[in-house]
Amino acid sequence: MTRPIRRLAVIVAAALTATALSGATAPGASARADEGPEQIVNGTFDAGTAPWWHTSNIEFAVQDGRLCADIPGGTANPWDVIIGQNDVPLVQDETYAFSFFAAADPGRPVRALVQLPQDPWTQYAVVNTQPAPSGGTHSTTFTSPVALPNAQVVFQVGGSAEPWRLCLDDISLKGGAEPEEYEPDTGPRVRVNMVGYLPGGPKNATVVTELTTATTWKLKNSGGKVVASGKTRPRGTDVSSGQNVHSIDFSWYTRPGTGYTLEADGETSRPFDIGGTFYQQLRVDALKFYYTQRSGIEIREDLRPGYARPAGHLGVAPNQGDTRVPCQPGVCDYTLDVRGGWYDAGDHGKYVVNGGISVHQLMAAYERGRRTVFKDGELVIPESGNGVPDILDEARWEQEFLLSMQVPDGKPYAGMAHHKIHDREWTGLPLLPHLDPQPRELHPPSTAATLNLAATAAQAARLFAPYDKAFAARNLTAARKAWAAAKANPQIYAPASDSVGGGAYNDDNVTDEFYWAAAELYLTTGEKEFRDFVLASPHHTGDIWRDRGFDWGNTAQLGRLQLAVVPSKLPGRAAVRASVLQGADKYLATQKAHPYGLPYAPTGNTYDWGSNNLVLNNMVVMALAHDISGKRKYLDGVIEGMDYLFGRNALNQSYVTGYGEVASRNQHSRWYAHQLDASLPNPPRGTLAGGPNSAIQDPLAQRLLRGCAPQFCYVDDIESWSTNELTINWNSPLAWVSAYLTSPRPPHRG
Ligand code: 9MR
Repeated sequence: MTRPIRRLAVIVAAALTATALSGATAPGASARADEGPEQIVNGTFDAGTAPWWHTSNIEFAVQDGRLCADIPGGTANPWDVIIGQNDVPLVQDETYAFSFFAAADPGRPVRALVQLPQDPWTQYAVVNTQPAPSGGTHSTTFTSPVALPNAQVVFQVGGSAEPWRLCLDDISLKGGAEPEEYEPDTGPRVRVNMVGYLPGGPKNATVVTELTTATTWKLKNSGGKVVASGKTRPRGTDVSSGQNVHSIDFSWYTRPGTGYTLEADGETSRPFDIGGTFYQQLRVDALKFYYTQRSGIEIREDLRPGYARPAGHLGVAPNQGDTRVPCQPGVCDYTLDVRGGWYDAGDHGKYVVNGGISVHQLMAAYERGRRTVFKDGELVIPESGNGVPDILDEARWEQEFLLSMQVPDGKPYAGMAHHKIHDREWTGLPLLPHLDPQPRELHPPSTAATLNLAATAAQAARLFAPYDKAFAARNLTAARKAWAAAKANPQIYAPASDSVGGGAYNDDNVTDEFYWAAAELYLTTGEKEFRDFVLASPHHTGDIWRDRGFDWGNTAQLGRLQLAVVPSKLPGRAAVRASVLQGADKYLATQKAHPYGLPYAPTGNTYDWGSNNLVLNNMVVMALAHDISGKRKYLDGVIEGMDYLFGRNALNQSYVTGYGEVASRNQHSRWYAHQLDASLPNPPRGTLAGGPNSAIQDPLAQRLLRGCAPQFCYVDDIESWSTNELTINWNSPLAWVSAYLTSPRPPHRG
């Protein structure tokens, strides 16, 4: 199996003359350094705040394109409050130009340093200044006396008796060596679905070429015989990749086989199959992913060879939870037993909002396919053989956790759900769950989490009723309580700033969560209160089909889709069903216009964090439009969408571990950390990578991918947490769509 090769070209900048090197402020030196390569990552804050850090006595945020922070009064020394960036490379005897913009209100001293990152903190450049409220640019040049891969650039801003506000921008250190240049190995220029095409489905490919007129393509079987040929369709420059491309449509060729290749413009694609069974396997693998994400239970070697590990977060040292978890200081006076559930992603956090959409999509897959598609025993989990389809057992593992996050009766905000529980501080990689030593904390309740609980508990009440009446009843009670608590506290938002030790999952518009929860409660109970709420919600009739798709923070679509497909007596249900076709038509049009067949073309041509998940969620809309209408074009849209995830893309790689000759395998995770520790495994087969993310928030991506066209904003490296993580809410649409593709005719409901 070939693996993508990373090519790092380190080009050392042309040596400066002896004269230029002789003095830090030599006029020639300054001019030359100014023209040198930029060593600071994200000094303009166009990509958020990463990789900048701050001391724990402040917060910072980007405001009007600048990095701003409130600096507390009453500290003694400049270094008591710091904003900095690490891992800045210095080349010995090279001359650098260091500059930045700063505004201080009121004016207070700022000490900007380029220094050794440890004792004795040797300073190579010092700028002492007192910026004005209106701000100004400060600069110096210096020649580095050392070669250092990890100098620090820091702004020491402590020592003021009074509080003040600082804003920084355009922080720049120019000179030295050219930064690493990363060029991914994208293999042959003919891009295909490396896993396979369904015999009766659409079959499309994309060719990267300089040709501007149609050229011949040939399809060869494994024996090298040409079995079909035709002409490519020139598509011009694709904005998502910056490439000139042609597309190939060989849908009419239907003979099953392995080892086909496509040739065009002198290039031969990677081999692929025409066959019909791999979605059965993907459905199972994408769902098996959840057992190995489980918290609070040992992962058994006999069930997952190569993935065994002790139970995480059961209070066994060095773990400190999750059996009696207190709140963050001042948030509550009780502890909760919140063991269990799934770890969210590559971290050890557990978040109600994201757990909500994930467990919902698993239950929705079951709700569509029922026992015709989903069997007991198929996922090889501890509950296999209990007479309940494994997908429901897996969903219950998470749902029990969500229920446990509800604020107990008699306490302030009773009935709401805590937004999340995670480590007090961020931990490093690798770190197996049972070895995490951090204290765990409950974060304040939020309306969004409460409504996620209401929605999933209402859905669980419906689906578990035939299997476990008591569990179904417990869910319905919790859902009603959560609904009432959310109505009483409709605007308690999780803040963006709460991102130390875990993700924020911030959301300051929960009208969509209200709509989704009301929809689930209505579908379960048929009650007037929920029906009236749904009918009055702006999300019931508004255009909710965002080009960016739906996700954990945009859940109106979940409510609309459920109301469209789960049988009910909802007045005007036909219009709700018709609206799903409108959404699907929009995504189909996007796909048709896209030379890589992607049903995702966000306005602004910027890909979101977890773009692969958004691609899949747009495909869910098309799939349900097919269920509703029976129109083949929607099914074809879903099938073609999978081509992108399986290799018909600018990077010529599959984003699902174990699927395709070249596939993501180093997703960011503290325990599937094979890339950092060879004794640990890679993620299991069927794990989706988040995928291209234009904002490249992590330092590795920022160093390698600066200026990337959207499809190139991805690297299969464990350190790239903003492009290459794995999560429970990204595998859930993968499981949903692959289950759909094994059973594109809805077995139940009309
Ligand atoms: O998936 C989340 C994405 O939509 C957000 O933009 C991003 C920043 O808030 O956070 C992502 O979620 C991460 C979470 O905060 C912590 N666990 C890992 C998640 C996936 O990267």
